[in-house]
Amino acid sequence: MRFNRVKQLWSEGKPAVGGFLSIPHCFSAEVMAHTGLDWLCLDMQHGCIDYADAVPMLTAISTTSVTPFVRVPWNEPSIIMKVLDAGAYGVIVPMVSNRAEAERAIAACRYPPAGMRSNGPNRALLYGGPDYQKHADRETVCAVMIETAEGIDKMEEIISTPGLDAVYIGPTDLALALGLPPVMDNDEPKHVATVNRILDSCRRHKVVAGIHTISSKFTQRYLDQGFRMVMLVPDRLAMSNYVKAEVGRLSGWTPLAPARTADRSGD
Ligand code: 3PY
Ligand code: MG
Repeated sequence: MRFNRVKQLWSEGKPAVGGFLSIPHCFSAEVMAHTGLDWLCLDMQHGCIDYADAVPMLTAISTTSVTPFVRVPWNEPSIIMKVLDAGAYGVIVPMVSNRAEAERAIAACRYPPAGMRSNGPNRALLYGGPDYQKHADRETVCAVMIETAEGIDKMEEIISTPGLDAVYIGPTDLALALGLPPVMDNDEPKHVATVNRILDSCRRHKVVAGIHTISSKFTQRYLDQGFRMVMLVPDRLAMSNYVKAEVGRLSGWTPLAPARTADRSGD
């Protein structure tokens, strides 16, 4: 079976930096796969990606050695199994709040007797190789997100769940759970302290700690702290940030004002 390069990096104690994809197209996925990132995650929770979009995107990524992940819309075994069958080498499961939910996510990623994954790795056989089922449990990453109030309270029982590979922090949901505004790259002391507590617990339980950012500044900070799964940039921001910055550099021309909808104040 094709090995999971991100798991290999982790086993050597190294970090893996990735990107998120929310644009439902194989070409944008392929473009992002040629940027030097270690992993790309198709975001089926908040991105515009459905299953019929995801399959050609996974095919596009597999023209490179980038490791393909999918964030599933919810902790639901059928979609977890289906994206693994399509060749995802890791899943990120959102809003996991307790041990039972973590166990449910892990079981969906593992074949019996370790879990309850059903057999039928149609595209995964092509991507992974004919011995896919034999090694899939070892190569497939199960990452759960801690980003709810209950998940924060129960981080120890989640992070210590047997079979868990990684915990991935969603900074904006985490902020909402802490009663803060949903800011991604977040310097609020309460947010920083909670992120640090999750990182510390991951270290103690030998689980990879991951987190989402939208800047190299925060990516570097988290890498320096010891996070080993850090998201640098989503496709839509890569596109809009670049074009806005280039637009801002021009003189002698007035950029079109962004379209606005009327707000309550009517201005
Ligand atoms: C969050 O910020 O809550 C996320 O899930 C990032 O995608
Ligand atoms: Mg979230």
